[in-house]
Amino acid sequence: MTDIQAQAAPASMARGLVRKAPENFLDRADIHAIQSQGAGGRRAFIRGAFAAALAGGAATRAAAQAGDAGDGDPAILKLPRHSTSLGQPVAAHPYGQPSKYEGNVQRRQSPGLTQTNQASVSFAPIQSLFGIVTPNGLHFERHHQGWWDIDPQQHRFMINGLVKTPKVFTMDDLMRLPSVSRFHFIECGANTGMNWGNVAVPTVQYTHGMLSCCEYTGVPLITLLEMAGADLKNGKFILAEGADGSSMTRTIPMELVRSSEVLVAWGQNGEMLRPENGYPLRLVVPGVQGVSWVKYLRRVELGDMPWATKDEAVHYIDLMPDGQHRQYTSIQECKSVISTPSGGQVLLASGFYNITGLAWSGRGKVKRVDVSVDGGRNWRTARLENPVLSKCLTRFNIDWVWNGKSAIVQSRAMDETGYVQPTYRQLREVRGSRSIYHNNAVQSWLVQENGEVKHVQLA
Ligand SMILES: Nc1nc2c(c(=O)[nH]1)N[C@H]1C(S)=C(S)[C@@H](COP(=O)(O)O)O[C@H]1N2
Ligand SMILES: [Mo]
Repeated sequence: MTDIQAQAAPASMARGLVRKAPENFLDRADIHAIQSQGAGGRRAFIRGAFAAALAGGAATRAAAQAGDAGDGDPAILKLPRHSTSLGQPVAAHPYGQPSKYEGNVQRRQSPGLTQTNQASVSFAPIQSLFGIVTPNGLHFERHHQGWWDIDPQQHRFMINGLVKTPKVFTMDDLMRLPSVSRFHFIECGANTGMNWGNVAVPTVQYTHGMLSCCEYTGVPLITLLEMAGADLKNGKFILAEGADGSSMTRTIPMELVRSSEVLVAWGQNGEMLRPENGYPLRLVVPGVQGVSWVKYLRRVELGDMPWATKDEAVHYIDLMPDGQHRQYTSIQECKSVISTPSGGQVLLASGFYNITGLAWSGRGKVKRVDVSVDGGRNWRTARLENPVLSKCLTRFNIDWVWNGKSAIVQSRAMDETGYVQPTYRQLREVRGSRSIYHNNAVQSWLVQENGEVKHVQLA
């Protein structure tokens, strides 16, 4: 047990502080909406309850925090209906839905981004998620020309180019082949892009929510290439093509494909892909930016050089300080973010908090995450929760006793190659200030004395 833990022990079990109240996860707009419901707003109520407990002195405080029934808590003494009468029969919807009390946990579109109806983004609510897996209904979405629900009976997947026999597969053909299931993160290259301009994006959902992590099921692309008699000597790159109107095409080097890591996948977290994530077939390219994970995958061509298509010559390139563009920045470098406490959340009282967040690297496993609560002067090493998998989100946790003073919380990840996540200063020294994509800088959250957490960027 660390000193911090020992010191925090009695309060650390406090209900309602560790498992934070749902309003802790609201973004600012939602908080104002609740406050404007009047003095009876839930947050005012909870603050009031804590204030009363604090005024009552240490014993009452401990009792209130521990949920002691000594004061006659009606939530314990009065039997609720669910304890005294029959529950509901099997759910009316044969496909399960979250509790109605979790209605605030939603994908959201950023008010700061121009949206057209079809070229759009929705961000995953990573402030509300536990562990490493993103539930399918909350997976972020990025569509260049809208999504489709494609009939799997009609869907075809073709392999051509430097192969002996071009081949066309139906979904049935693919799904009878030996499959594998693997956990990986997917991150859009534009994730955290708004931060380049030093814009105070309010919540972690908008700063880092173009990020998800799933168990994918499919067949290694190399298996299908071999079935088509691929020329593996001259075939150096593949081109992957989607069936939607965006003509999404990306060049992927054969080294990644040869390692059997690249999958032609139909499964996402134990069920078929969701339509918005490429149903019935998508490419899974572990460690590589999301745009290469072509959805509605209809064709893979084997070639001897990169294609330089619009999505790799115009988009997803980085304008460097010398005026040249950096192209084919495929690998998502090591990165991390604290999801609690994070922008828009409110710490309801001082005392124990579990600082938690996510770390990932496109180059392998996360090796270590350090956390600072004083803007980067001092660092402590966080606990990495199992499993720690390659090219997958890793959950980290660390104990913190908040003394009620303002604090700047940050996380800094290191991967198994020894690469350390850079600060903004370090990143800008190399990349300048004209990038949009591939921002993996250390994220800072300011916890203010009133408990409100804000996005700040340290120079
Ligand atoms: N066919 C097709 N594939 C696509 C896209 C698209 O618009 N069409 N968007 C790409 C981009 S930019 C990203 S970040 C990921 C997003 O995957 P998701 O929507 O499942 O989160 O899919 C990629 N694959
Ligand atoms: Mo993307």
